[in-house]
Amino acid sequence: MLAGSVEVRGWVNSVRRLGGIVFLEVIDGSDLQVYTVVIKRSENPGAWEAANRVRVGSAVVVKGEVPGVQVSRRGVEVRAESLAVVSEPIDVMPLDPSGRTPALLDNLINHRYVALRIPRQRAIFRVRALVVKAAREFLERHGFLEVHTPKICGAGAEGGATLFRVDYFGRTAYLAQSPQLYKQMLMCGLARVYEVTPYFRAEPFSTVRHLNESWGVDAEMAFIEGPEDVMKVLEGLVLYVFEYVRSNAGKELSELGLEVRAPRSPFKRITYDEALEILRGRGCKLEWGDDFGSDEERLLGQAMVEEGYDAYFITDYPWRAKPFYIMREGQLSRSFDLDYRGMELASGGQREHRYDELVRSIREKGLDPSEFAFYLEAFKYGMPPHGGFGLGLDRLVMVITGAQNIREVVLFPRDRQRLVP
Ligand code: AMO
Repeated sequence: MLAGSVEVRGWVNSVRRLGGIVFLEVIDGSDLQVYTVVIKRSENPGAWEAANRVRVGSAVVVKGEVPGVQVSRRGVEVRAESLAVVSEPIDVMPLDPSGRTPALLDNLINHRYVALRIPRQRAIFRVRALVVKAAREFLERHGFLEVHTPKICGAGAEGGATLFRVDYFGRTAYLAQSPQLYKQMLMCGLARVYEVTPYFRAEPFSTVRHLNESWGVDAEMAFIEGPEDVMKVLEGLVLYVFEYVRSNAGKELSELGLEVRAPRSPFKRITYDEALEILRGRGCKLEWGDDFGSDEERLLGQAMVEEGYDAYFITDYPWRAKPFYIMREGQLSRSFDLDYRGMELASGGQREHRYDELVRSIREKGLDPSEFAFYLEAFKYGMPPHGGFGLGLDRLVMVITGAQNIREVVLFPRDRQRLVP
């Protein structure tokens, strides 16, 4: 910050009165900067009067000078020439906006708009925005076109149990669990697409890694030879995001007290069968074909970390553990999950692009092909082999910011208990 005159429009995070001097800690919300506004009675009695009455939480406009020599240890020092209070709190502040008195997560969420005055909180959401920016940059450089598919849908792709039903002018509609069906249909005319999108899932459990409205970075690409083509893009994307945050979020990471290190690459690749063997070796009683739950994911994460891998792909899942759209190969499927230290970050694979096989898969999963007619239609006109992934954005941000609970990185989380704010 250069010396000279400034105007700071922001909020008072703390007030300290010391004889004839008032110190205000002010933030303007535009970045992580904290201003220490100094108002001396001897120099400016009018502004001092106003500052002496100002309350924590007020919105203020300060005009003043940034001196050439800074004496304040916290924030940029501003010698105020005038102070205008433009809005005052009309209730007790729900939390300490300076962040010195820690608040519980519930309270942070209930008053997120105030919590964002805490530099640490702003740092988290600034990192989140950078993650999305980096993902867009990477995918666009690799020829992916950003698309937007409907969120009110006539059919679900990810299983009936987690569909949210909506009354659509008397017909039943569903909130999109993922853009799966639409991004695949687009493979009939676009070679590579991506979408940054909400997922709506009526998942009945409350965990630190699930929400009922979460966000994903979804990609789909045509003319692939197999799932490895897709895994390479996903791996490149994750590495790019880590590197981008490491080199562009210096202030945010130091506010969070974090060092970001991209996971070792190439990411480890293990098959489902290999993973099952590791898990059985660690005492898990799993049948072949069972999907891995959170406990199994955690155990596998430990085993991978012991081998020096934070990020790893699990490939070749049994087809019975995967959705109908994944390409089948006997009992197995051309699928993968990407896990990071015991938490699933993404899943994807090669899709079934052959019309007849796809209809058969839908039936075998106990679904009715007629409900997917609009989707199947796109497979009649030269649908190429294709594949893609869905990367959990909230989970990726959790991993990068070291958050223990997904709710820490979502502004207004939606879970079973929470519909407001
Ligand atoms: P899947 O269901 O595995 O795959 O979802 C992809 C990724 O999205 C994240 N995710 C969630 N995050 C928080 N809360 C939730 N309730 C939640 N559900 C999913 C996870 C998960 O790995 N259509 C496929 C992807 C594809 O094949 O392209 C799909 O949705 O990080």
